[in-house]
Amino acid sequence: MTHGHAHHDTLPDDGRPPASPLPILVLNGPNLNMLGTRQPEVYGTETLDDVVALCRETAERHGRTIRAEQSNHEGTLIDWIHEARGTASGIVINPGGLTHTSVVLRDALVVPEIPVVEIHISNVHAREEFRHHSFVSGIAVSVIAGCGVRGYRYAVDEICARTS
Ligand code: DHK
Repeated sequence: MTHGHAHHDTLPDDGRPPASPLPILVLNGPNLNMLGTRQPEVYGTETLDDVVALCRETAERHGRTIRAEQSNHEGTLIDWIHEARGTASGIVINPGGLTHTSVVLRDALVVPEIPVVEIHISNVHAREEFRHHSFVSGIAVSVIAGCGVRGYRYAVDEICARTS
């Protein structure tokens, strides 16, 4: 979705730098504030701060910026997703356990009309049956699982590739 400024690309060069794409919204859901401490054998030892730094560095390599948020509250995540409409170019989301439960999160993610990449640190398909279904995957452009926190880098790369 170009939100009405695509025609700038066709204007004659007036010496101003081209408008850069909107920030990428990086969202982490419930319990991801505990990264590094919670089940390190499943989620690794890197912290949420490390994840945000990785996302920021990745975006910067593409000349892009991120906005990163984490909440343990479904409604807070939904509010941020609604605010992404017209203010973000894409969404990278690890919805945590809401992946497997939340119709309302899925419904919110289509509101901004921008690409959504779903990322899980662990390989959810190799874990308990209840983690095999995702309400989000059906509206995501890409799904990444089982790459550890490196998956966030791949997710940001993917949004950049799709929204440069
Ligand atoms: C994180 C969680 O908190 C779990 O509820 C998901 C996901 C898996 C992850 O691998 O990042 O089932």
